[in-house]
Amino acid sequence: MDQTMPKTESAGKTQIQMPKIPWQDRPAGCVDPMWRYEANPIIPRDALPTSHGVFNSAAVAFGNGFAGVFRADDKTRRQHLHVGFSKDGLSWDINPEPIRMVSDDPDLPPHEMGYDPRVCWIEDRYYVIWCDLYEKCPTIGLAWTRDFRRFHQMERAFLPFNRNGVLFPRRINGMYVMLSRPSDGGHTAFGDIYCSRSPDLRYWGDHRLVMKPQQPWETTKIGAGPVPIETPEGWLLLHHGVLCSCNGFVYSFGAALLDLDEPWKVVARAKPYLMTPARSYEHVGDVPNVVFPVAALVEPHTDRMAVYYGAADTVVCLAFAHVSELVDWVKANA
Ligand code: BMA
Repeated sequence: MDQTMPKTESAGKTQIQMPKIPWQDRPAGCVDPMWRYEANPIIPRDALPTSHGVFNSAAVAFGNGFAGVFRADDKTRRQHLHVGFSKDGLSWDINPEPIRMVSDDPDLPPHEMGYDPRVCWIEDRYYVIWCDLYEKCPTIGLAWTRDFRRFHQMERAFLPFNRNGVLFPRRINGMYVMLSRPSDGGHTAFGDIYCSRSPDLRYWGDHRLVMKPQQPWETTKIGAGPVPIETPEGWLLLHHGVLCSCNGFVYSFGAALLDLDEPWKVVARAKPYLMTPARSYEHVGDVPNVVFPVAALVEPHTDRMAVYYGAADTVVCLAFAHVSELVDWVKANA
């Protein structure tokens, strides 16, 4: 295990300590439960010499700072995962070379392409989960790492077609738990969030429906966002939701609380969206009108939360909230 990683022991589980996360106070006059970083976007589309765009990317506490897995589409428009490091969570040093996975199993069909990664610390290592391809069809890729240098590719979690795989950050009643969104091979005009369980992160079952679209802003499809955040009132889940307008898809995001022991049961789900495209960098880009949340850093002692989201499939942005306020907002707006 990487000895540089600061850790605490609690109830037999090793947890990573959270360094000081990026933060900006709620602007005067703002009454929204979540607000944007003033200096968005934090990562421009041309952050790498080869990048067409850098967006939908995940950050996590690592060492005395942060590590990230970034989605960068190159100038042939292939999608790749890149690793990056940061001291403050704002300014990132991203490796221009895509991540190359290693595997001990010569039979494992190699990782083909990658997008929309999430990163999750469970027990003793980080897991990366992303939309991979298998024989050119999208499904859920999985890998683990301890140092963000060597990534060990695991078996894909599901058959095609599936996207938006998100792991819970601890076992629940002894089982690993994943949210996912069965899809098609294209731009998928449908989508519900399902929950699956596994004893070993290899064999998945106990599939349960969690939520379907309900409100107009999410009427076409929904998918899980960042790793769910454990609160006394349930798992706080941010999810994206898509409306199909006369001008194409509009990606917003909302919030819900899931039962702590049986996370396929929804405790409360806010009716209004939490954030919708409303700034020029969210309206204008490769895919207009997209806000796509992928990672959340939480500082438990301050109740602060920083959300990394992709904007317009072009850049990486940040938004902030107080976790307890968000929980209250979900309940008050359910
Ligand atoms: C989804 C994914 C996301 C993307 C979104 C909007 O299907 O491809 O990566 O942000 O569409 O284009």
